[in-house]
Amino acid sequence: MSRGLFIFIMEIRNIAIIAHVDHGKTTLTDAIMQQTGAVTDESISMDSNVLELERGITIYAKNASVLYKGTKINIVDTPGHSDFGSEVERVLRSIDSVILVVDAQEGPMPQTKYVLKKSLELGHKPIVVINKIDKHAANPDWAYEQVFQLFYDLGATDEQLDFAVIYSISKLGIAKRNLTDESNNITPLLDMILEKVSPAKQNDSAPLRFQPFNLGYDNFLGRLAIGRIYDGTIDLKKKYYLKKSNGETEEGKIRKIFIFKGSNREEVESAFSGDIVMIAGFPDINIGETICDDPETDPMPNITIDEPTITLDFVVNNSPFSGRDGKYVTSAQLGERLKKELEVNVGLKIDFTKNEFKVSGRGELHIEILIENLRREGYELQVSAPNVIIKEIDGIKNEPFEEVTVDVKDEFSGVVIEKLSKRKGIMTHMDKINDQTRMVFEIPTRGLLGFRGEFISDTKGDGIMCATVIGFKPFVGEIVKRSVGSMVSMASGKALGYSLFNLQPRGSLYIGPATEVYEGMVVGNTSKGLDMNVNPIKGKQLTNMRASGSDEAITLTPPRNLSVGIGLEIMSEDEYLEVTPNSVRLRKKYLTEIERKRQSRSLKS
Ligand SMILES: Nc1nc2c(ncn2[C@@H]2O[C@H](COP(=O)(O)OP(=O)(O)OP(=O)(O)O)[C@@H](O)[C@H]2O)c(=O)[nH]1
Ligand SMILES: [Mg+2]
Repeated sequence: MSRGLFIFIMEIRNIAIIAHVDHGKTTLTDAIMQQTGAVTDESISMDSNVLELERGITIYAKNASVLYKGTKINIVDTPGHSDFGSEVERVLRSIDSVILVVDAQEGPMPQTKYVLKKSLELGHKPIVVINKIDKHAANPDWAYEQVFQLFYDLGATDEQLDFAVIYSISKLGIAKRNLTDESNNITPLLDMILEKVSPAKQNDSAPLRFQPFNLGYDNFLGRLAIGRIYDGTIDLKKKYYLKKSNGETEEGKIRKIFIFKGSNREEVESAFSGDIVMIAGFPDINIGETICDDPETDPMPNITIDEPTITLDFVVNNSPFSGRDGKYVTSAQLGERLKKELEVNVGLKIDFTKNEFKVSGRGELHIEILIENLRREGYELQVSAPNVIIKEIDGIKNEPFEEVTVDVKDEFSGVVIEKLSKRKGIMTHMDKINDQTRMVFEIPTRGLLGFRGEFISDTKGDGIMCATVIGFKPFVGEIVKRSVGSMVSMASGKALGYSLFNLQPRGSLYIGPATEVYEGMVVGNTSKGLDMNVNPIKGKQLTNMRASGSDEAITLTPPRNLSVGIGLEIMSEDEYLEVTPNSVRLRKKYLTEIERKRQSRSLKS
């Protein structure tokens, strides 16, 4: 298959947009799409998934393409949150250059470092975009210096150090080469891409090599593979060979080919070298494997996927309220759905050998998003408290470690240092940035679990904290955390305002009046470290002789409503988080006090 004598061979540039979370990747991609006419509706964003829109973050890497001055630019918008970092790494393997977006006020952050390090290692020459120069406290020159230093520290070559810079206000679709330039559009960046990014190699007559860097799923087509055609062409009529990562070769056909056009996919009959495309037809294809048209072709080097760092159990909902609002409530249905998830969620691992499915992922957000997706689809389930994965390396117990960067007002630095040190964090860097203190710690993931909520309240909601997994290191021993106990309901029924009013001085409540509770459900926490059995449904004793003034109206503090994220963070080992489409409840694994006592006795003996 050839492009045909009369088909104009269009140059292709393949780029990924990478950055720390929230630095403006998607906004920048959206601006490029709008200004090149790739999308005509301004309300269309690359963040299109419901959870992405709700949270304002990118969860899934997405492909798009635009046409600019006769060149096709394939763009991959990547997620900035560190839990999805391995997705970015895979993308980086398959493109020709990266746009590194950096917030002009925050400067480089942990994920900037992670994605830049990976890019430099792969030999990319990034174009740096200093974004958000309109922010009140923006300091583009300082941000540039910091980025330069980071390149240097990461061992950039001279060529890489000589990176191109663009200053931008993505929100307004404005980019410029120099801060003093006048500009009202994004074209300076697009021109820079044409100037600096090498065109994708096009050698259609070579034997085919297609390698996926991402997977998708379609109810009719099954597994979809998104990847790059390194050499040759793909069309629907030929026989193909899949070179699996285990060394086997499978024969098969390609049923559909899609190219990216704007943010949509367009079905085509054939696709050519240099392009990024999506194909259907190989139901077992995995990331990093190679499709060829000649079984003798050498496969592309494989792409490794980062190992999970945390694990927890997913079990069927067996609480007294199970089946009240879910469509799918059996263990078999949950298992089926989780198997389907493995089709696309590459960083996830699941052990199905027991009735409690052991789910392992890259971090709390990775798991939280999965649970949120399940409940939205109508599933009910319970999950146990997340634990870190301990690995034995050369006979030594190892655990995952993270690098945490914290930006806080100076007055809060003391409390953060104290708490992170207790959790076995070691400060590696401290700096003053604007009127804030920036501190960097290395800390076991174990020490960070459950810390976020404390950090938010310790810094009065004002601090920024972000963490990136840096690998497995020797286990550092027991970590003592601030312990709060649970208030456990000893009765079933509707909670009454009167009894909640009496309970609220003892801790903070997760429920309000009229919430239905069951025996063993956790209705709040106690500021004292121990669990406490409480009766939230007890009404006021009626007496014949009411003292005047004893009937004063009660005022209840608004409860701390549980979300999946908060639940995962605060729950203890002997609890389950019960998640249904309409509710998130915390409960003891053993619902009655007698069962709990029996259990703790048997654990002790
Ligand atoms: N002031 C200002 N805000 C901006 C600019 N660009 C983006 N933002 C805002 O920054 C926030 C984050 O932007 P996104 O584009 O979603 O960031 P992102 O890098 O894609 O984030 P993740 O994909 O979640 O990592 C949004 O509220 C944007 O409106 C800018 O140039 N100036
Ligand atoms: Mg984004």
